[in-house]
Amino acid sequence: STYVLDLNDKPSEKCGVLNVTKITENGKKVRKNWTSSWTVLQGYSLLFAKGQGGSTSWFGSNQSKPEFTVDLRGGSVDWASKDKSSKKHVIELKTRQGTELLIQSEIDSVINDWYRALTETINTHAWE
Ligand code: I3S
Repeated sequence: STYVLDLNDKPSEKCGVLNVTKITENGKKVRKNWTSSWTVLQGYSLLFAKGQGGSTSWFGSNQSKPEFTVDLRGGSVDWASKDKSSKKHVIELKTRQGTELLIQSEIDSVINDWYRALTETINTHAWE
């Protein structure tokens, strides 16, 4: 049998394409701007790079510069309430710095895996 090393097995090392928008920045409401983004969970950092939804060219491409990075320490993650978005499968992520993001995928299993990974990461780094 073939063993495939899957980076996504480890809760603190995960990557993939998600739809992302900020809704609050430094405590102030900002206009939604849903963007398909290559997303990387690395330790307690969540990195977003702009992408077209194709996940093939991350390493060694011009997509390797993160658009923005979120520090998960002291943050919170929950399923977004209906009034936050009309989309299905939306996670609301709040940082200690007062930034709120919505992240979404049309694919149940994908967003459920991210929910689990983000929750585990936030719980692991809760007291830092
Ligand atoms: O929470 P809102 O304001 O209903 O969010 C929608 C708008 O941001 C809309 O853009 P404009 O109002 O700038 O045209 C977006 O196209 C929608 O995707 C936003 O709502 P959803 O429910 O998709 O998060």
